[in-house]
Amino acid sequence: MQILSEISRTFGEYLLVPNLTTANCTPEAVDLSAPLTRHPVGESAQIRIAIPMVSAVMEAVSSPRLAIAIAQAGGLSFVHQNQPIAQQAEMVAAVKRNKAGFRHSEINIRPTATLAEVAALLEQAERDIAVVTDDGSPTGRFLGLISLRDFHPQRHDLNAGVETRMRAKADLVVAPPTISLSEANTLLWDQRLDVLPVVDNQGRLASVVLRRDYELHKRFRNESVDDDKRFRVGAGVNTRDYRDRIPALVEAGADILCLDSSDGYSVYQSDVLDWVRSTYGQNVRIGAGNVVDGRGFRYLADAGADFVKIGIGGGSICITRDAKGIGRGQASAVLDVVRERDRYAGETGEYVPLCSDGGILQDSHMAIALAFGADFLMLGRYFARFEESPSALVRVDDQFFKEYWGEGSARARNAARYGQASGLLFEEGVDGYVPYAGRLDENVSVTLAKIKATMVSCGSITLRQFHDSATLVEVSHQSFLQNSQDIRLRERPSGGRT
Ligand code: RVP
Repeated sequence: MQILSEISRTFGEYLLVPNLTTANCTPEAVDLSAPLTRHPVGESAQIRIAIPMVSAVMEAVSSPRLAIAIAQAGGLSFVHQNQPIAQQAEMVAAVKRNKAGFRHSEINIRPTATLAEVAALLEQAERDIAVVTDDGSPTGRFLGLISLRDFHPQRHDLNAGVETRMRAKADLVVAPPTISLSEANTLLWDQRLDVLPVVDNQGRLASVVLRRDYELHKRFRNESVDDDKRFRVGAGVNTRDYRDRIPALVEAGADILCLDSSDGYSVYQSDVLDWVRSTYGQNVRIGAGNVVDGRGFRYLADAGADFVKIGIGGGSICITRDAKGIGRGQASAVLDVVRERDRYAGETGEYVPLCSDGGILQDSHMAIALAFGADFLMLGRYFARFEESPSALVRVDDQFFKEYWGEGSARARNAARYGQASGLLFEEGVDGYVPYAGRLDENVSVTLAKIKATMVSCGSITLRQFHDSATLVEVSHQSFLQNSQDIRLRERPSGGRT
């Protein structure tokens, strides 16, 4: 038995101390891009993301819709593996059907459906426009568009057919599949369109170009896309059915895989990595984890992992530390693994990116995790709060929440992730709610602005500089108390004057 001399610490126990900010150190100059895959030191990784954020391998978080929204913002999603192989592969394929700028149409309806049906469809999908095709499919014969502005419950009979109120193809601007994205965007703006349907020469819908996507592109600039401009997406895998699951995910177009386990320091992960390398060489990229110390990192790096994920017990919905007594404060875990990653790079010339997974309770924790040396962050609670996450929106009194549950909860029953052989005998996660926060792009923009502002204060314009030069300080218990007192002072009693 040994007891580590270092106390187990979380991100909230540290603050960054500013360094000199020079004239070229501005938020516009900050580059938040990060490598996802191992690569020789000094070279570029095969897969990079423009923002250091990926979504958790969780049913409540990573759906195709969220995956597209994150890829548009420059990050990446990992579709969860606690579902039948065909279903997970279809989710991956659903993301890959979308090219940056050209979307596979998601909201489609038949012309014979009623106005009540299209109203319900739009409400459920939280959209305001649907595409009308002869069979209601995304590749059916294109007939027109119908939006909430085309009918009103008090003026129109909701039992009437969609065809009575849709704007028909003959009155719309449509484009051929040969159109380039810049030509399509010019049409959107010249013709004041919200949607440009792309239709092939048999009259079938190929894709849609949305004005909103153009605006997002201008805001984030660096979507995560593959060489064919299809959005990138990752997928979780486990150590049990990988021989069947991985080929299906590769076939569906997954850009990168991630072994999904609460404790990845195991021979089972090494076996999967061996199998992937002997089957696919370097053509399939796969991360492994989770680990909380340098030994776990080195084991998985030696076994060929493309990135290593850090974190046990720190997730907002996680009760592993209570249930099993294992884990480590996320800050201490990252610190230990980063030291080993840097040693490993010095010895082997190979840089293995690190993902800090879970336990980010505030945006400031992201900056601190990156300063500690994590290359990118995996976030569950953060993304679960957004409109695009797959879980239900619920209203309690005047407040809206999204459901959010752990993969180790009785609801998810993800036994493969928790290495429990005969089903989930005990829970390692909880089932709860998180406050609804609105659209992903709006929230991510604000978070990125905060991280950039922090980096500017610390005199850094790249994540590498930030890690190399960051100065951190531990906060005392007294500081915590003072901080919460400050918050009380800032709150104005209701009805008070400014
Ligand atoms: P958070 O972002 O703090 O919500 O944490 C998300 C992470 O928590 C996931 O990426 C995963 O590592 C972990 N997790 C997921 N389910 C559970 C559980 O049920 N214990 N933990």
